[in-house]
Amino acid sequence: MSEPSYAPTIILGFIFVAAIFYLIMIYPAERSNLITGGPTVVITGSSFLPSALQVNAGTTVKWINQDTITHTVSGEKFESGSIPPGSSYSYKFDSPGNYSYSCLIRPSMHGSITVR
Ligand SMILES: [Cu+2]
Repeated sequence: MSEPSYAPTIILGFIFVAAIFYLIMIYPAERSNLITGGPTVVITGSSFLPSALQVNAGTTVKWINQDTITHTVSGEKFESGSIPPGSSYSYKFDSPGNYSYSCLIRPSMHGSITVR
């Protein structure tokens, strides 16, 4: 008598979890990239997605607040002010460097833009 195999169930479970992860964490950023045609950072679930982004000098980065509460994008060189849900903020990065930023409303929110 052989034991029943749970392998197919486990594999399906992994695929399911990966699909959910993609829908929540990656798809919003990819979709907004398609809409704007430029690099975007999506604000959702009180976090910046992606939290680290690399762009070439001269690139305009757009932050889109898809969260349910207001956030800010606040760095040394740029300050968005309040970004209500559904609104966005853009900043053009002209000089190479590493630009870290956070949210003044929720200082635990951090992100960085690396400009090459
Ligand atoms: Cu915030």
